[in-house]
Amino acid sequence: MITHQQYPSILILGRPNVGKSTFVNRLIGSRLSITLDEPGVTRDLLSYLITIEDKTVELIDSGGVDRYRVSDPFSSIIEERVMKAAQQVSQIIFIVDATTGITQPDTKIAAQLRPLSGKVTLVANKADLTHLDYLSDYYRLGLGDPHPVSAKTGHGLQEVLRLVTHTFSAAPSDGDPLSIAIVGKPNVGKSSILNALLGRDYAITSDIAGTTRDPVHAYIRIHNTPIQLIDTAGLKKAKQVNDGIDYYASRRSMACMSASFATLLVIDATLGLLDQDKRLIRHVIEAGRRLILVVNKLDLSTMTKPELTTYLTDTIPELAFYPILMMSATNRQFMGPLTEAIDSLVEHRHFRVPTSELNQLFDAMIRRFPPRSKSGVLLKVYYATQVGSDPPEFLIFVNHPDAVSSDFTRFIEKRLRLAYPPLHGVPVIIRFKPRRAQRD
Ligand SMILES: Nc1nc2c(ncn2[C@@H]2O[C@H](COP(=O)(O)OP(=O)(O)OP(=O)(O)O)[C@@H](O)[C@H]2O)c(=O)[nH]1
Ligand SMILES: [Mg+2]
Repeated sequence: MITHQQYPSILILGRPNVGKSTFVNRLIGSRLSITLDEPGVTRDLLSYLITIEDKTVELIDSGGVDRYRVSDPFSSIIEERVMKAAQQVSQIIFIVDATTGITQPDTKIAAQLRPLSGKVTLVANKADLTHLDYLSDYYRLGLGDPHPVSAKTGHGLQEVLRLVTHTFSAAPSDGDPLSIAIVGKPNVGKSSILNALLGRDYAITSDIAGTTRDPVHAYIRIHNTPIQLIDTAGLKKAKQVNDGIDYYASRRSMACMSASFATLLVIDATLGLLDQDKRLIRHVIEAGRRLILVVNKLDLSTMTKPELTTYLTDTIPELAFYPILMMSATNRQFMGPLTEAIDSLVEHRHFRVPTSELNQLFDAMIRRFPPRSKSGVLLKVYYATQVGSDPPEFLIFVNHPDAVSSDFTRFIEKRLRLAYPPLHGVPVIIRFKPRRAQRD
């Protein structure tokens, strides 16, 4: 059902200040610059899908992960992840600074890369600022020809890309992947869930709240549909946001959620639903995003699954319309139902009710449960049609839209959901429009 999506990949490596971010920025364009508008406090590898001459390529940026290495408690894990990625990617672009000559960190990185030299392209950046004869020094790194580029002006970049990607086969593009954002409070296990879904340690996890700072992207396929999973930084309560890192991290998490196809909202089974979770759930539903509620750390909960379900739907009744999955990410326990729930949302994403069928349903429904009149006006329902599918939107023509009560709207939503299980997990919009009776 869920398989790994392997795009050909390029890892961008280099010591601090060689211009990796400028290089990456130039390749990805301004489309994703929201992830780059904050100084480097990144811990995870950042990945982007880009198209180079009809080839879809995953560009993995290690820029930023090294700047805080000395003081960051995760420095050794970060270094380990970067080197692990180096083993796994298709190609590596190792960037040095053409203006400085070889430095100690360059030598250290080069030594680690030498066993992988077959897939390393050495790039000397800032070539616009120096004489190129200086470049011969870089042969000493033992990684072949240094290719002069200027990430700032773009000079030399195309040649390098052509060189790096010439062995990649041009896969027929199957469109932009659908994104699924994993959001929730800090420390609830979002990154652990991403890793459990991928079946490998990819995002950095720890019991320190605020471990993830930038959205972490990973790619899978569900029934041939490419999916981008995005693990986001934990959302802190407004009054706990006390610095720029938190502020930008939350802003990026919310942006990922708003742009996503579906949201996995994660809560901690031992903490239950806090006010912030309630606000987030309403936000996702109101934004018309598909929602799966993931109750993680089930292994630590003293409540049973049915008790938890009752508690959740008593607290937020609308949750009855959305999948609630209880699991234990670190034990990779109960993962099956989660993948099935994602699978179902993906499979039914274009779901539409044929108009004739919808009207048969409405006729039967109105005959059995005629709408109650409100303030003396008798409500008549004439005709219903589905006008949108993302999210599904139903337009219902009635004699007096003002006479529609919220109870009646809820009743219709419930009936639609009963009749059509593909609507489970999907917000449904119901609107009423006036229409005069023709034969009344
Ligand atoms: N017992 C138990 N521990 C878990 C489970 N899932 C995650 N944890 C632990 O909870 C801690 C936080 O996990 P993360 O995956 O880093 O949490 P996160 O939501 O990504 O946190 P931030 O990135 O800080 O927002 C780690 O110590 C995990 O090992 C679980 O199902 N059971
Ligand atoms: Mg995390």
